Amino acid sequence: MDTQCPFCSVQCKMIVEERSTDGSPAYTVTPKPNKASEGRLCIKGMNAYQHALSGERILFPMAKVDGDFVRVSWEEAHRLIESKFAAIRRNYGNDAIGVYGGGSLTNESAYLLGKFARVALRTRYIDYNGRFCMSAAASAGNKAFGLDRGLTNPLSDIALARCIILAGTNIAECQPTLMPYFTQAKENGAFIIAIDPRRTGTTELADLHLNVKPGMDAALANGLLKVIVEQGYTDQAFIDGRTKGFKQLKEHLASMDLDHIADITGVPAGRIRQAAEAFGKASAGMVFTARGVEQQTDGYLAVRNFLNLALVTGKIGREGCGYGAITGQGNGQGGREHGQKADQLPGYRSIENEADRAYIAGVWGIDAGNLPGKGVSAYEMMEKVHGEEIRALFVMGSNPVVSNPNADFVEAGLRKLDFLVVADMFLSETARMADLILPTTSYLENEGTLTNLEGRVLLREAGRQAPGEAKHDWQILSEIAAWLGKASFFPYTAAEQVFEELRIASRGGIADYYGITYERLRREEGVYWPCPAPAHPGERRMFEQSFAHPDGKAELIAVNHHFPKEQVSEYYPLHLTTGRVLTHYLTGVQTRRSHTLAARQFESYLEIHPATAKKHRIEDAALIRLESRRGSIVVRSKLTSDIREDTVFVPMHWGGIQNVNKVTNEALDPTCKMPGFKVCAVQVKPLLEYD
Ligand SMILES: Nc1nc2c(c(=O)[nH]1)N[C@H]1C(S)=C(S)[C@@H](COP(=O)(O)OP(=O)(O)OC[C@H]3O[C@@H](n4cnc5c(=O)[nH]c(N)nc54)[C@H](O)[C@@H]3O)O[C@H]1N2
Ligand SMILES: Nc1nc2c(c(=O)[nH]1)N[C@H]1C(S)=C(S)[C@@H](COP(=O)(O)OP(=O)(O)OC[C@H]3O[C@@H](n4cnc5c(=O)[nH]c(N)nc54)[C@H](O)[C@@H]3O)O[C@H]1N2
Ligand code: SF4
Ligand SMILES: [Mo]
Repeated sequence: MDTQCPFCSVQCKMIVEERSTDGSPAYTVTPKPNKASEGRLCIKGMNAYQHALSGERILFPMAKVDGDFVRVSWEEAHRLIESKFAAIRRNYGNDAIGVYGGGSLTNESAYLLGKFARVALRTRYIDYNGRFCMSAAASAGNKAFGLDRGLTNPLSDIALARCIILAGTNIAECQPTLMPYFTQAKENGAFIIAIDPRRTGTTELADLHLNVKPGMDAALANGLLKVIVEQGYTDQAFIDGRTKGFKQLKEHLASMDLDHIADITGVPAGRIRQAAEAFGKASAGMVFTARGVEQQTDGYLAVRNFLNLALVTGKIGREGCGYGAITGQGNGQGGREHGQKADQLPGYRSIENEADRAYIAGVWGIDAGNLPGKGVSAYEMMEKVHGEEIRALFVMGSNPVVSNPNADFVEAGLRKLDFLVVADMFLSETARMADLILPTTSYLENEGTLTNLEGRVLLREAGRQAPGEAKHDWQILSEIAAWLGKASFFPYTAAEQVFEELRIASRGGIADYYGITYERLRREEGVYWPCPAPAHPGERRMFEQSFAHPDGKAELIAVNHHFPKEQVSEYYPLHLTTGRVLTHYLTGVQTRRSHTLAARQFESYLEIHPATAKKHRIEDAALIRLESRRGSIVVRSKLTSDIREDTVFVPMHWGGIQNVNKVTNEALDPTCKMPGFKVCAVQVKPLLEYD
């Protein structure tokens, strides 16, 4: 089977071979050379076949009857959906049904989910898990550059950079097959700066590690900018010719005090100066951000400030220069372009723009007046579920009860729903709560396109038959739409047909896929967007001549730092930050079902500094109760001096009593509605107090 990893945004290609030796099947996984991973695979990709082939796959539709799941036929499932949706729409209106998608879905399914919500259900309420992932970087890119594509430059530019800033990104564990690009840069003499409250495999690579206080990146970037501007490390010709807003930024920076910045960020002024000098003086340089900077209630502004750094130094749009928001999920990039977002239509069009609405209505063959308006963000949808404004929820490709902040509140809301439908491969924590589960196909079975972190569209071939009665997501959506009387709008019999429509729907939009075809993807091993015509090569490096705003200029902005919404107190004296480990993926539904991966890390843990642990009478490997104003969990302690003394860390890959989102804060960034997953105030206590 010629395939592609179902996990992170690198989208490494591989070959999975099934052999039957002595009657029982054996599997060999071989990395396949391709442009992004260059023939590498990490441990998750190597072992992904284990979950796909697991005996825990859901094979039939299942409906909940008296608290238990019973097998039903697809026809019974469709009848149930039809009657429940009809009753809810009759009693409460179209907007009482919500749709919740995910960044693991192929472009075809993500596109169709958006069309399903707007055309088949005619609801305004659709959003997806990428809200928790890419929204801060996406809104910052859109505002600063006029366009959001994860990396503005191809990965091959990394080796040419002379200085690299890695802010809140743990590439070593989260995109491991990208590490050689950075080690290569380092071998070529690049100076690497990592910004992270913890020491990680990624900060180990760095020449300078700034272990910032959680949530203080915007302030730290102000410090870097101040030194760069005052020392004259700026590129004045670039600023004058290609940006606007420098005057206000310069005045703003002049009013700041570096010692104060050092004080509030926890990074000594000398180290801020050293970093600014290294980046400012470098002839070429790159800035990368990921969720450490972005999953904050000021995530949008924090990213804008890192974009300021690239812009004032003229380090974008040329070789060895650029910005990268390291995309998370396999299709985190494509998944945010084609309409599963509350305010978005395919091709990165806006649902609030009349011309965009008219264009898409034309492609879909509906009246633009029947296209619903803008909905709300993912967590705000959960608030509407809790408030019983949304009465039915259709989830495809997410496990929201584990991945939303303030998870106890979210769970209580989901329990109030009249009807919860979940399309998944497994009985996830959310699927367990469903009234109806629809079995879907895995990466080995489902053909489709995914867009990797570089903005390169890749075709994932499918080599295996769907197990049991599982169906592809695009098929599930088309069949339900037909039951709802909309068959003529969903006539697809192959993923490629959906892609052919997506090409037209995206044509002329920001994320233009019109020039891309399956045939071309097979031949060229992927094509970058924008690609407006079949003869267009696709754009590898963006912004070489101009930015995507109508005047061609990038926008600088003066950023005031904000302190995290929740401050530590006597009762909650520590910052909690959350994130990932190498062997597990997101809420762990898939990786916990792979025996090789599960064995490496079979439970969650709390990373805590030995000095802090001592203060709280916590020993190593002891069970700890971690508590915030919202909820509490139980995890095992892991004493390590890799973390700041004022901060603890818990990974996000477990549900139930180890679900760290029972503890996290639901406060949202006002611009992009990203929750502040990366900082809240907590207390820690040994589970068994012996005093
Ligand atoms: N192994 C693995 N790989 C994955 C995933 C996975 O679940 N597991 N998920 C994929 C997805 S969807 C995503 S979004 C990406 C995420 O990729 P990353 O964003 O790289 O991963 P995280 O571990 O969430 O956060 C990165 C780092 O931010 C640091 N951090 C925490 N708070 C702050 C802060 O206030 N400031 C700064 N500067 N840093 C801070 C954390 O200590 C952590 O080391 O990974 C993708 N790849
Ligand atoms: N505390 C904390 N919380 C976080 C984060 C954090 O850093 N800290 N990170 C956030 C981020 S960046 C993200 S991306 C979210 C992700 O969180 P979720 O959206 O919950 O993502 P997954 O755990 O991947 O859940 C995906 C579900 O869909 C199923 N699935 C996989 N592929 C497919 C498919 O092709 N079709 C269908 N129908 N189902 C499929 C899987 O089996 C799984 O049950 O979590 C967010 N939550
Ligand atoms: S998890 Fe990411 S780096 Fe690892 S094999 Fe999969 S796509 Fe590649
Ligand atoms: Mo993500």
